[in-house]
Amino acid sequence: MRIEGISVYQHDLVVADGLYEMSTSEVVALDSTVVAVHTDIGLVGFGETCPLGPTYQPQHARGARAALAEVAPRLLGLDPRQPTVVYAAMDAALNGTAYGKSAIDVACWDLAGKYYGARVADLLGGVHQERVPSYYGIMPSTPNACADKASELVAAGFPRIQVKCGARSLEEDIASVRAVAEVLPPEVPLLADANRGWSQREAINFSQATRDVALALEQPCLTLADHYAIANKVCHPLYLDESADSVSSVMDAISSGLAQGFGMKISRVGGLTPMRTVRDMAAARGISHTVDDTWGGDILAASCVHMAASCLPTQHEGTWISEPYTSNGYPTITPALTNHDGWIDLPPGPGLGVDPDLNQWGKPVVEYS
Ligand code: 0XW
Ligand code: MG
Repeated sequence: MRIEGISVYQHDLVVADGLYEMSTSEVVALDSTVVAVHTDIGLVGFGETCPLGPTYQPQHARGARAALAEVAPRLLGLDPRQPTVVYAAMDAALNGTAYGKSAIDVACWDLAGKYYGARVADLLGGVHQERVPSYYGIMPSTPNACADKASELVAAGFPRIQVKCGARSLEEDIASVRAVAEVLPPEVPLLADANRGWSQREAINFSQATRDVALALEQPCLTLADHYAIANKVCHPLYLDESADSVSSVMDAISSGLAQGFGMKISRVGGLTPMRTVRDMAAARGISHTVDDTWGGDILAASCVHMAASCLPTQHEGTWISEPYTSNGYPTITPALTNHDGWIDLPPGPGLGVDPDLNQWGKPVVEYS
């Protein structure tokens, strides 16, 4: 099987209720890029990349499409069943911009699955869980409103809760996280995610003020250096998210003992191929993590669920998908990936098990052949 052409599509995913708010950004619609990788035997594989606006990370939608313009022409003729060979060709064409390469990498795994008649999760090593736990990020509001939302989510079955911090005063963050902790059963993990919005002093003060609360701090500060500086002064486990931006940075954070967990985004490390390495490194040190992406529709959600299903349940803490937060998906032939009471079923495959309805997508924004 050889790659014959790559079509790139664009779709805006609109945020339900109008606004998704974090300390670092507010977004109302997400510009998603879908690639269709066409082969000489007629199979088509799909991948997607969808940065969470231009300020969540140093990634943006048009940057992804610019990266695809650099790498796509160099992939024609390659065998997509060999994702590491395709990856080497992408790296030879472009330094970095892993989030753009990620869409191609996922499409190659989709194609391999379709070729072999296997689910992507089977190809990633095997399925430990046919249903994966999800989690929900509660946006900043009053302590009572956050606690009410948490109660509603737990009653609905969500097995993990994250509270977005850093977008209001530290006192309000402390009060909201305390209010949520009071309504959570002890088995439901709680994360305080500042999305790099706290200074070192604020992160230390928050942690010391909530030292009696069982929670983990997720990406409290801006840089890796900030996290090294606060590591011995905070009272809670430290999870990296935005700073876990490559296999190499994850390796450093694990081997130095800095991180006790990760909020992992597949596209940030460059796709399923590098994420497989992250999964295995984390497992080797008993480190748990999520398997998410920054936003995206069913293709990205499916890639997360396949990877999550291939993780040990003790290692995989949850998979966030955008479906509860998005008011319009994009047209697919397959049933939409849905969060059922806080859990997500592994799509049956083959490949990712998600096929966009290209007849309804209009013309590609660009084609490489
Ligand atoms: C809650 N998330 C998984 C969704 C958004 O992409 C941000 C992210 C996070 O944890 O930062
Ligand atoms: Mg996070």
